[in-house]
Amino acid sequence: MRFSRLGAAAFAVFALQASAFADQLPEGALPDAAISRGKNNLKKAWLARPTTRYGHGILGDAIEAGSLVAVTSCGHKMEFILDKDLVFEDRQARIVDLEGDHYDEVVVVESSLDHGAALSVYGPKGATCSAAGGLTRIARTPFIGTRNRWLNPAGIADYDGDGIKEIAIVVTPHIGGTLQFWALREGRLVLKAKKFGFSNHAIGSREQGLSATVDGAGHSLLFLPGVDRRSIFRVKLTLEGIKSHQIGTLPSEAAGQITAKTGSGGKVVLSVPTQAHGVVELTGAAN
Ligand SMILES: [Ca+2]
Ligand SMILES: [Ca+2]
Repeated sequence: MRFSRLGAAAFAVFALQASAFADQLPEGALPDAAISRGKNNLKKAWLARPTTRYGHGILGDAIEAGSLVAVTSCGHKMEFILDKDLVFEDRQARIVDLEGDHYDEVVVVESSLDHGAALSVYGPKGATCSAAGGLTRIARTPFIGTRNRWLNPAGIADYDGDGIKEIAIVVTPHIGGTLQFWALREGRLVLKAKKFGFSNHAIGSREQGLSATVDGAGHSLLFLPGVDRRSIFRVKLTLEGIKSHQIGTLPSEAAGQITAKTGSGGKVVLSVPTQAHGVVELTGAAN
């Protein structure tokens, strides 16, 4: 993942798709894996042990990952190997410190061959630098419940300003997606809010980054497409739930990594690669 700070307002843009392809993939990695890098007790993480045992093929091929590999800050490697009825249906194991305790967690989509996808959080167990305890699954949301149903992460940031990061996901982005915000609280993933009407992935595409997060004053904003992937919404997480506002409509479907920067008057300027009209810019309020 990549955080970049733009302008005096210190807007941070969170991009789920790391600039990972500059890295040579380690032996045994998922062929289209993106390597994630951490700043605390984890140096990097990636998905490995390619397997065809699921056969869903939502992310461009039917090859998913059978394990998660992480390297500690002092260079020790750990691997969590899934049971045979599970795969990581994702391209990236996102390293992030969810609660701000300076210990990294790893966020990844994990799918059951029978019950579809869930969101999982992993982390090192025991001594964080030696890797002696290996990796453990800290928490997992319920599976969607049906085989071949998937979810796509949309951003990880403190969206409601309470000091703890939320994980935004779109559940079933191809058949009418529901945006959900989850937070890790005392070792459990807790659903904070949900709202129907979003899509951040086109079926069969390797691109998972059809969203952008902007870190504003005290809370972060999420920008992502509606179900048609042409309408673009600004989303706030509040105590009253999810508030969404359409900031514009694209001439064709969003098809690539959405990025955000600060424009004139403190507005947010989104750059959205589209299916047939190149990169289109949309402007939205930053509050
Ligand atoms: Ca943490
Ligand atoms: Ca929060």
